Amino acid sequence: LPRLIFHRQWATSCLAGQTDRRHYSALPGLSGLLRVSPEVADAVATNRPVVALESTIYTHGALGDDLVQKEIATVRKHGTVPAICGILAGVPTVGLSPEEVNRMVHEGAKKVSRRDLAYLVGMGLTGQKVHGGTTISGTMVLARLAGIRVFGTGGLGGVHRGGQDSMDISADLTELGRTRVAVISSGCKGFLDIPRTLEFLETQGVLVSTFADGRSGYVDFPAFWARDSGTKSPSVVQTEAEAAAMIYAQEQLGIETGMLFANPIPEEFSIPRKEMEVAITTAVREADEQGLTGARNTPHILQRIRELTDGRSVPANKALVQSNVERAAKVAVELSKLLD
Ligand code: PSU
Ligand code: MN
Repeated sequence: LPRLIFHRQWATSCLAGQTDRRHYSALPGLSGLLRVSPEVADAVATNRPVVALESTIYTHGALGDDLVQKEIATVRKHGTVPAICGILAGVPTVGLSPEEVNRMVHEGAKKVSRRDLAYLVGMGLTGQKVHGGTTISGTMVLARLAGIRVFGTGGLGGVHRGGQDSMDISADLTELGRTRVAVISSGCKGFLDIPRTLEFLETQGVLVSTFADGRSGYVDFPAFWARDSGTKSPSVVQTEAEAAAMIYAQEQLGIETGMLFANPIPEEFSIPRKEMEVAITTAVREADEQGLTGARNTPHILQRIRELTDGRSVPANKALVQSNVERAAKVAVELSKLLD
């Protein structure tokens, strides 16, 4: 909390023109490094709703140039400010414009999780200006620094199948364990080991709650393209106001841990789990055989699944992102009411 108040002070002083670098945060230790757009800084300073968005989805998702505009329009429709996070030419930025995102996509960008942030930003300081599309973990770090509490995206990374041997566990999970940002996603990507992913999140102390929208009793934790995963969600939430109250409570309790709200893909776009499973099994086996490990694994598997489903996974992927961003916007609006 003290940090947040401090953050609001700098944001306010930025706005009052007390610094000549309006585009840059004046937070000690970050001075001149973290670039926050004036619109985002203003909204954070005045407790208006803001939704963080990741950039890996654009730089590595191949979901089309129009996705960024659509996400922004959805966020704005709810009176909420979009804050796309990423590294533009070595500069860590919160509040990238669509033009800046397109520049990153067309000039090429690295996939950036927590571990890669200082590498790219340090390179930037030495004049080597590389772009970075931030994953969920990388985006959470930047969003937290800028004082943003809600983040809408596609699907979380997790424990990969066979992860108990390969140790391939997404940095998204440890990030949720340590960084207080609420993530709204369609559960985790369906090619992962979902039971182990949920075990890992429990160990990390991360609330996992699935939007049930009136359903009661047994609710599955969703698996990206599919609404079901065969694994029960640890808890359910019925409304955006409930989710906002939990985010508020976490902050008031001073628990510096992230939260995961799972939003099942809209029914009409979902692809049944059994249908996806064939493509998933093949894609995961091929990646194994080709020795595709580390950060290259997830983008490759997503691309192969797209080919193996004759592109059917793409509209599903786009629809779920839109649905999550919309949900995140509504949560941010509810949270903003509590913060006033
Ligand atoms: N969407 C894509 N490709 C990706 C991702 C999303 O089309 O690579 C990302 C998300 O940004 C998520 C990350 O945070 O994959 C997890 O990657 P990994 O499994 O390497 O931790
Ligand atoms: Mn990995």
